[in-house]
Amino acid sequence: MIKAIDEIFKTALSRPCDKLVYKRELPPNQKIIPRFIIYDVYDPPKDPDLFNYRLRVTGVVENNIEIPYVDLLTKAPCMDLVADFHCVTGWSVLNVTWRGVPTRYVIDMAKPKGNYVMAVGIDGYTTNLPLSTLLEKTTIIAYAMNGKILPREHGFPLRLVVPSRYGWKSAKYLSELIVMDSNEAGYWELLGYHDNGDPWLEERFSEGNPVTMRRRVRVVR
Ligand SMILES: Nc1nc2c(c(=O)[nH]1)N[C@H]1C(S)=C(S)[C@@H](COP(=O)(O)O)O[C@H]1N2
Ligand SMILES: [Mo]
Repeated sequence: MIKAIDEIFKTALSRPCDKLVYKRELPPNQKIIPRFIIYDVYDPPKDPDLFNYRLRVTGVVENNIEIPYVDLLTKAPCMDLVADFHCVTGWSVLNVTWRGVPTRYVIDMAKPKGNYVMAVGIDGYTTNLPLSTLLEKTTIIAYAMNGKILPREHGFPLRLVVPSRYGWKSAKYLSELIVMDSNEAGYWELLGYHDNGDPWLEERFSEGNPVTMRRRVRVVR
């Protein structure tokens, strides 16, 4: 019999995890704010069926991988990561604690044959990253934030967390990592955001006019 989801959450939050701190100076031209601003360019997804929710690694891989959400929370290696979060629009939130699975763990299982990855959310959001960025040990697939199961507005059930890049690379509602043999642009990258997005190099926008429109801000509570 499958355990009730509350039991699974309890196990996921209480089991011991490796700890990593990603601490760097504040990137240039960022302002510290106390709480995240919620962004959703698409409507946030309806509550998924957690017992059927899977993370997939597909594309140019030796093995197509599908890992059940429940297994990620209870069986996969886990990591507590403390990192600052930097949005390209200029705000930063310091010392966020995430709990999740090192991305490297799921990527290695798939045996990638290409050097680029598209991260895809169930809402339709996409963002592209070099494979090497997903293999960084501080890049994780988070299922908890600040000691609690990931809140809906922050990407429940799974979200990518990439502390070495601006926040738009941290795709919420993550469902799939597609390995590609050539680089393709995701949602914001197509609209002119920088391909790489390193906050310490201020890689905000690519050549030409910065595209800052089409932001939708959602206010919670
Ligand atoms: N699915 C999805 N993920 C997303 C976005 C989005 O619109 N949809 N926005 C990105 C941007 S620009 C930022 S700054 C962060 C914001 O995270 P938050 O909504 O948890 O505050 O999510 C990133 N991931
Ligand atoms: Mo952002």
